[in-house]
Amino acid sequence: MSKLLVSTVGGRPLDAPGDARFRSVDPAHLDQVVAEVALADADTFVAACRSARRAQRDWADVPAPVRGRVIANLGRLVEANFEALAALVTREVGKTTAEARGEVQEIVDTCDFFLGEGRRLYGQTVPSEMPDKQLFTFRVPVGVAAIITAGNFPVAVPSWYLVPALLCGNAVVWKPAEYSAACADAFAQLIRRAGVPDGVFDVVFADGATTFEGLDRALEAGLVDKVGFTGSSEVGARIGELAGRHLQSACLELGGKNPMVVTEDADLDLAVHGALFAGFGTAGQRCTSLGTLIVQESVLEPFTARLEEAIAGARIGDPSDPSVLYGPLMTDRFAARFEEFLGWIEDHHRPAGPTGRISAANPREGFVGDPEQGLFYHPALVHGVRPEDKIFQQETFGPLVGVTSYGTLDEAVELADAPGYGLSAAIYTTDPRKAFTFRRRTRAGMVSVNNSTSGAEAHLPFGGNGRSGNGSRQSGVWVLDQFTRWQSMNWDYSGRLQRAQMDTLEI
Ligand code: UN1
Repeated sequence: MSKLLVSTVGGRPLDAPGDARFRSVDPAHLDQVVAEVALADADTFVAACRSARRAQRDWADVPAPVRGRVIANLGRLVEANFEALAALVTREVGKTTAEARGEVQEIVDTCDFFLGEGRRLYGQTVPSEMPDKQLFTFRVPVGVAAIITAGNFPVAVPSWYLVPALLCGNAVVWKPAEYSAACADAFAQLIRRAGVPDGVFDVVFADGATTFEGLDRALEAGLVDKVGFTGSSEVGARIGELAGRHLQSACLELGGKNPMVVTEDADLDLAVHGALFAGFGTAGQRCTSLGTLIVQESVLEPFTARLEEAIAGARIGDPSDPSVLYGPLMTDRFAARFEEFLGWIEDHHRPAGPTGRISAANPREGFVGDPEQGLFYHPALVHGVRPEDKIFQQETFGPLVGVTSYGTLDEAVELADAPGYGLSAAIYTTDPRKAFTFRRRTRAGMVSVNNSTSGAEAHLPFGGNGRSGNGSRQSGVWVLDQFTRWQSMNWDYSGRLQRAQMDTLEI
């Protein structure tokens, strides 16, 4: 029997975690339970926030370079447990070994970046209008951060919040996805071992409705100063609304319907590799996954023919087999939603090749493992999608890529932005003018030239616009603005009252 994962308050697991349970299962072997999770109630969420509020001041008093050392410890601990953590990611959410290892590497990269930031939490000295007076700015921690994350990146994306939030002197209550609870628990243990004091960091396992209730109450009681959320645009909008009611702006990293434009001068083989990885890697379950290929009409035929060939040759299945491109969908819930899109394709007679769940009755060449064991799906390349189509407009979070064509670059930009998201966009071209024009005109927060829509590096600003987010950015120095606020100070050492605007020197 797998162990019971329990929420913590003040760093201590709950003695009486209640009866509500969730079972996290291996999506490649549905009969294997990875973890049994005790789901907390809203009171627990509020209690964790209250305890965080109490502990945060002392943590903020720890000099930032010392907090940086805690982050350095964390990076080393993650490296020491690298393979075990990656294996758990594969087991619990079905990522291939290479992707799971990449995910763990992303935590190490994040720690590498922020360990030095503890020595660089710069403020400014600013000249005053008046003599014998000096102005300053300081970055101060926001206070308590409530972080709610999805399970498709069960440890890397949480690290984008947790590492800088803790480094900046905040206390954190983390609500990870239930279906990646074992990964969350393993990461949380490393965070504690790194030297984050009890109470400064808690993990609360809870379902969506409970989290909303707990968050609402904690905000109402003045116990939360920053909400961070990665997940769907629909839930993100509700979180943003909740935070807004309490005069806060949440850090929202939401969905994407990420386009890839292939121009007439593109290196088509390179574009095929990019599209295969961006569209079908991670079974399409990244917020940065490719949604729609927008191909210049003169190269539509040769490009799609080569891509179809590459898709047909891809191996799919058991994620621990190093030869596979992608493994299963993460949970029943995602699979059910994905099947709705597949149903739509069928109902609307869109040409897409073999689709649906891979099984003995619907087999696939190059399948690795036992198809009946997991949530495995065929890669679907859907030709002739139109802007009014549901699969053109909505994120599917599965191995499905639409294809459409364009004439002029202006049309390509219009199609790229039409779904109303604005996370990541790629263009394949050998013409710098087209690349820069596309970059300038698209609303996407992240633009790739001759590279995948997915796979952002951990020290660039990550985030989107429109339905992809509210303009907040994660990663690199930009995330410091999420977890600190500017405080100013003026110091008058003239020994007299100098009134701003009134006693300014006349020249
Ligand atoms: C996500 O899916 O929420 O850029 C984030 C990428 C990854 C992160 C994806 N580094 O694809």
